[in-house]
Amino acid sequence: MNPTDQVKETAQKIRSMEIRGAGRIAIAAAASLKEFALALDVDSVEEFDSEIRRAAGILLDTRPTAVSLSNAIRMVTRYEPSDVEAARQAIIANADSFIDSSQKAVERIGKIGSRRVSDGDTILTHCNSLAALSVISTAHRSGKKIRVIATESRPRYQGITTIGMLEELGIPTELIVDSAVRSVMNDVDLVVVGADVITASGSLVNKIGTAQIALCAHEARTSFMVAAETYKFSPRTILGEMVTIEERGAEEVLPGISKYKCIRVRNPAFDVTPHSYIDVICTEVGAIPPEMSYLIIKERLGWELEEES
Ligand code: RI2
Repeated sequence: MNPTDQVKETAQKIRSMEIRGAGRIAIAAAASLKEFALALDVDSVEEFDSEIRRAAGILLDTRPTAVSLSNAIRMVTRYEPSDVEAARQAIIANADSFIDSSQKAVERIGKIGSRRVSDGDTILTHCNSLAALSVISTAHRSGKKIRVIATESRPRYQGITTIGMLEELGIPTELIVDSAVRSVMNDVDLVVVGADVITASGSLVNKIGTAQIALCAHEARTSFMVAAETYKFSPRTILGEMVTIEERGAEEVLPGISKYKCIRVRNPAFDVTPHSYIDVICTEVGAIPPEMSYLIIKERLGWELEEES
């Protein structure tokens, strides 16, 4: 396959959500850039560099909210362009290292987060997050008897993917419609969700509905944990940028919408949970209060580089 077609195919899978989940899209983008670099047949390093930037642009253009995508692309495309072969090898090494560290981060988050789970706990989770599921599955494997309540997560029903994974793990699970969260919250000991973006102030951008769940948990005095790799933190928010919330197509919410003349469907894919509703963020470098997000960005992500772009 032509190198650009391969990148476009991956981009299309990310856009259509055939590949989804903030971590999974970052890994797919890194793998796609590696394939692209391997296949690139150019004469000069300048040409190589501009082709890599073009491919990165195609991948970046797919889902506007998830910072995992831009952080992954930035990490993979960080190299000194001396000659074509050196640049190619640097991209391959960066991509391999990103993918490996991303997978290890999920395991480590599971270990750290599961220490906050007690035997007998009922855990509520939303959407489908591998980081959140790592906390749940690690607690289960360590012998703690836990029960999970999973939301459907309309309109894309990622909750069905979640219950499929929990079924495989043999964890007793109840599926609820999103609007049943308040009705069950008094039975919940801990809410565990993933993250698409964590801002410099420690606020969380995650699947639509997360903010309502956090509000409910706050009101019911139920602990609220976010499970997130450090590459889900957004350097640009330190520079004052707001996170763009992706609005997806109306058909996802209401198939056949075109027959309505006066009706418009709103379909924001994410919402913002204030840091004051978050008890802890479990990352691969530790369980931190949301107020420490600035330090994670500064120390782990080299945020000053963002000024240049
Ligand atoms: P992991 C998902 O986004 C959900 O919002 C989920 O909480 C988040 O990514 C993190 O998932 P979407 O792609 O990276 O379903 O933890 O819109 O797997």
